[in-house]
Amino acid sequence: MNAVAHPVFRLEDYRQTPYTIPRTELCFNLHPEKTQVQAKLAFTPRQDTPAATPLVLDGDELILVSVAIDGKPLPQNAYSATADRLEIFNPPAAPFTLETTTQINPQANRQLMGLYRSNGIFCTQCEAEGFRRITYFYDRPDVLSVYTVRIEAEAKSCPVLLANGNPRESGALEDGRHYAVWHDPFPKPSYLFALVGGDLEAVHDTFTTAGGKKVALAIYVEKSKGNRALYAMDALKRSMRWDEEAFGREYDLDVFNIVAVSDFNMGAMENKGLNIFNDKYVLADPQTATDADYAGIERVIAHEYFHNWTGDRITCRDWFQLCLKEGLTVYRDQEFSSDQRSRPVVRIGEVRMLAAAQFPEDAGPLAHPVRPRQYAEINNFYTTTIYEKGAEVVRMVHTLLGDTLFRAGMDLYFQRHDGEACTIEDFIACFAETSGRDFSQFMLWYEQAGTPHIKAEFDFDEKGNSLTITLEQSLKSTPGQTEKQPMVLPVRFGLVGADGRDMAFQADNHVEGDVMVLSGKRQSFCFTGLKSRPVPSLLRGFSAPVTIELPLSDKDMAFLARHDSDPVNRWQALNRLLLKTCAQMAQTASAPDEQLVDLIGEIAGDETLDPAFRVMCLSIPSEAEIARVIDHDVDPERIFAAWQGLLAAIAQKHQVHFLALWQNIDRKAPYSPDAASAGKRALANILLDYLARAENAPQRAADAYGKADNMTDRIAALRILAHQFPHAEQTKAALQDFATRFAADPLVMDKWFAVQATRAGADTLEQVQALTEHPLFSYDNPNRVRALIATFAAGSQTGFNRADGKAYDFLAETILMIDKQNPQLASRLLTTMRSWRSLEKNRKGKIKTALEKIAHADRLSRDVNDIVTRMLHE
Ligand code: B3K
Ligand code: ZN
Repeated sequence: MNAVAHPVFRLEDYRQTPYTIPRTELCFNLHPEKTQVQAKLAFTPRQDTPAATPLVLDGDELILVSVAIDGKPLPQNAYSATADRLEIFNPPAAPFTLETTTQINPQANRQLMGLYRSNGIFCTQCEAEGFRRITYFYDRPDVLSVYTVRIEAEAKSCPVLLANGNPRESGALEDGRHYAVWHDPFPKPSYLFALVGGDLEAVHDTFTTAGGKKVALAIYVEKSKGNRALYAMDALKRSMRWDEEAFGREYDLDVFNIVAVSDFNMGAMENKGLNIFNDKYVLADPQTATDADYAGIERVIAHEYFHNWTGDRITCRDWFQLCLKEGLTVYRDQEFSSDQRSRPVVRIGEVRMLAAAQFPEDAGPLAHPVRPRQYAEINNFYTTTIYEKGAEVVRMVHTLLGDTLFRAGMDLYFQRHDGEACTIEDFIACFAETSGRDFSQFMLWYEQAGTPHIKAEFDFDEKGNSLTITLEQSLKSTPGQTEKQPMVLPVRFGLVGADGRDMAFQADNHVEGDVMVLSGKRQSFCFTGLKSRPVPSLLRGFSAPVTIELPLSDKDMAFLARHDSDPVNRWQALNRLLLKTCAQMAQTASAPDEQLVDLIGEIAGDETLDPAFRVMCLSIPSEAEIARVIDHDVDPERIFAAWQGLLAAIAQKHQVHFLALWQNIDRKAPYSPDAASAGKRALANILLDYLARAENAPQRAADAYGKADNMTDRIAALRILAHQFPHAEQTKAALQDFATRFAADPLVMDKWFAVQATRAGADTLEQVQALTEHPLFSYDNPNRVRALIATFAAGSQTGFNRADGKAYDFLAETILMIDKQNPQLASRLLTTMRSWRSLEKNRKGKIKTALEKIAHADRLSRDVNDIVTRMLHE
């Protein structure tokens, strides 16, 4: 194992800082290689801070140019400064001002943390610990300060100068330079600091808040891309209105700015009043963005905007509380998307995402609680557990309390904690207080890692017309947690009668309306007054992030897939049957269940159903989902054969029917990204995929590619060609055409890389390796790396898991290379291997060798070292 020992941070070690920083004044003299940062920080000792307590500030790769206290330069023996730490040995006992000047090199900053340049634009990313790469500071979320920021830069290359808060003044300087001053009246932690300088184009708009305040909105993008930011602007205004209506939250500054940059480690960042975005989540027009891109933009714009209250006005006390802002804000963006689109379809998407990403995380070596108790590198905890499972926990609070009490709890949280750095306990206390409910056992959701499993038993008493549902919960051990306690599991349900309607019933007192609240290890719920034997539909709306085992026959399950009044459970019932048949096919090479194949055709043709819902039903579980159900000794080749076999069976059985459905979809209206139009396109495209399988010929997809007048249809046709007919002439021609049309647009070319990287087959590796040499590919840009390398590792199960292990070696080498400049990106790539232990013996051995190679490499970043150590831990 790598010899470098990294410190571990623990929740119980939390202590306040001895000093506070009520005011922060910064002056940036922007220069690509030599930016100087003057910081003037007002420090106040806390009441209980003993005199002469040393002041110890964080830094990272900083060069200290000067340091003074209360205007007097400090003698060398009064302090010590290294690149990552500044200590003032004996600071004044009364409030004092520390002035430092540091020098940094934005051009050389390829970690994309702190101040860096992206395509000539100066921008910042400070969460979680990037501010310390700008100046010495208490770089932790519980130190809130009011910032005033002056930026000076060359006027020609940086006409736009932005920072948090409201603009205060600006003007010309000598030597072709100019300046701008920004002031943010809301105290904030350093991770929310932001600055931008560059030659950008803006789209402007205004928003008048419910309280009548007029806010100037702007989205800044690279030159000539303004017309591609209009949808993002529309999504922003809808988000602002929605937060007023759904949560009573109004915007608070005079301006709200968004800047899109092309080099960004994640989706976007919620800096106060100045959100910085990966341009992937801003830029869209029908020719370059798919319906999924539009939905992603809407979601991320909303998410970052909603952080203004859940994250910025109320922030986290320490990074262990990350889910306080992330889980809650994901819950809020999910509710927004549900209100803007089809609620059940959005929910099914969330359930799929949890099953495909969060459940595997919970089941593997990287499992951690929604609130971890320790970390070696905080950037490794921006996970689907913190975000999506964190959102599920908030959703369960809503399920237990209902709309009114939930809203009352949120109102209390905003009122009581505005301007503070909080903990999960602060948040949950608000709901406990407004509802009078005891949340002590519920807190286990934040403490215990792993996905709870429920085993259900049904016992129907014909004579008494009563039903007893017994639920038993269990939770497997996870790294560092062997003992688990029973949790509070809200199980929303209905009892479906033979006519497909929910039956009326009387229930005992652990049933709250349509929710059984399971809190013991094993508990029975008794229902009386039933007219006949119902089919229980459990976990409606996916009311808890758990797996559930139901004593239902395939016939009952198919009944629910046809008749459940809850669309999420209709889909869920179908999905269970599909997973079961796929797993059986993979394990025994059996044929698919005929009745299930018929059922798929029935739902596909049910015009009373939302097209987007039918698409969810037609998209059979992914290979990764099937692998998760099989759980051990996973052979990706066999799973692929089963997956493909089921698709082929559906396609052949329904060829004529699907052709008629496909031809009947009315596609004459001009492109519009709304959910209803997107649903129709998605239905047409999935039917086209099945038709191509049935015909076993590329021509229909090639024609669709030629006729496509929007990116959704174009990329769908290209995917069919590249995945089903990789060697066909039509495929080569379409790939070539795409590359010619979009060569100047890196974001669009990412789709071209991804389509080729996600096809099945061992030789996909050679194709990916060849594509790394493509002039438009670059290891420096995170979007390119994700499009080609990460999608290959996650999306081509047979390619990545080829039996000779060569793809594992390729990924290991790539990770080590990227780690030298961008550790966050490298460690993200590494997590694609997290389910390695479930593979069959040969592959498991090979992937382990690749992981060990990473573990033994020299000079690993803390990020990669942390992940690889946890992945290999026995
Ligand atoms: N809060 C940021 C994520 C920062 C990630 C730092 N490694 C984006 C978001 O969740 O809104
Ligand atoms: Zn967030």
